[in-house]
Amino acid sequence: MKLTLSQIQDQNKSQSADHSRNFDFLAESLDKKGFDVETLISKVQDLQIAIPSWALGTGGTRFGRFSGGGEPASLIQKIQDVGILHALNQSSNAVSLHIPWDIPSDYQAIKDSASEVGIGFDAVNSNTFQNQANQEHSYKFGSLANSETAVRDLAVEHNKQVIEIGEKLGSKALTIWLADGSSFPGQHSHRKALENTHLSLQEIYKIVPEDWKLLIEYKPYEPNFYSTVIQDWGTSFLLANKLGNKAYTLVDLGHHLPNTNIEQIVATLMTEGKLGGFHFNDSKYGDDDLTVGSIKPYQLFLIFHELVKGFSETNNPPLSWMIDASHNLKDPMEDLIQSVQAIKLAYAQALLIDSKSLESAQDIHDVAGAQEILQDAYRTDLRPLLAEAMRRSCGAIDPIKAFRSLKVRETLIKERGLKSIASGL
Ligand code: RM4
Ligand code: MN
Ligand code: MN
Repeated sequence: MKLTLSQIQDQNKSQSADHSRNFDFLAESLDKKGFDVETLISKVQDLQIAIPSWALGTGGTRFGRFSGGGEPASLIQKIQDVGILHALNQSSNAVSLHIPWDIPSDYQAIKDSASEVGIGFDAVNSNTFQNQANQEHSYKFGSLANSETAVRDLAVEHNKQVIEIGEKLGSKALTIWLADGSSFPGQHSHRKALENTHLSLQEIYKIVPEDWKLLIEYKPYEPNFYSTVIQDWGTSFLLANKLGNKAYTLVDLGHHLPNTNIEQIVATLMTEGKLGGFHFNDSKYGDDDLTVGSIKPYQLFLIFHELVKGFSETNNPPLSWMIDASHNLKDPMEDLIQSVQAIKLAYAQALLIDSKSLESAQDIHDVAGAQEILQDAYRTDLRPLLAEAMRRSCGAIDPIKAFRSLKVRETLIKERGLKSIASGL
């Protein structure tokens, strides 16, 4: 299935009168406050968030998986789904592949189907948290951190293959999430595990192309429950610093213990020029992989405040933006649309912060004044601005509504059947 511009414009027609009224009202009040509405719109239009290839099917928990039907059964179908999302919101122009879940068999066909729907290839992700069929050595007790050289070599080799796949597709980054750790005290040596990880990463780093980034995720626990080798931003940052200037830390919002101040982590990493990318999702307890903005939208706004400031005040390079969520209950495509909307809304709200007044309030320790400035931006309803940005980019005024009335899922079920299953977790 492919959505055409005229289908989307037809959808927009029925909403255009209401939308114009809402947008004009907002634009006038923003204008009165001194904002350049056109600049805001074009910034919001420019933000593109990559879709992970594993998020297009129904997710699950270790207790079960309730498939919704019409899932993409091949990489080409996954790319078609990203194409549909992009047609609707004009904000998801790339797909991030997970290897080995999505190893391309015919590179030209994959590239052709991507370019047909205006999609590029974002970071490639390696996977040494599962054994592959007929694998010579097991990752049960770790991969890059394993005490056995043969296992480490295998994991390094896998990462090298992932880079080669990415090069063929035009990706510019390798993301490593290392599940290695221990589930019981005494199981392994923390120091040796870290040293082995560093050595393995050095081997991978050697073949990372000069114009690529190596993005290192961190996560406090799961699947190991006592210790994780790269457990926090500090460990990721340490490794990235040791490796060199192609290596960066990647912040996955779900990879923090509850109440961690993620915006402060973002600020610190940007100060050091070492923030490389984002995996967006939301969480209440752990790596819950819920829809972005569904639990803590204010935190998301504060993170974007740091990002906006960081981009104008530091030399941090441009980021790799990606959603990393899992959809157990909702239609994955609707969930992804909601996530992208939430990200763009938080970004737009952060652009509204009067940074000069905020700085003055900070200088004179006007704590209440500073809060007023932040919350004035946060509490402005910018949804009409977001809708206008999408409309002008030839997307839908309301992508979820359009998804539903264009009967996207129903059509996909007709095309692919109720039982088609996507690869992934
Ligand atoms: C991990 C991590 C990785 C993702 C896997 C599926 O928790 O977030 O980024 O590739 O899940
Ligand atoms: Mn992640
Ligand atoms: Mn995760």
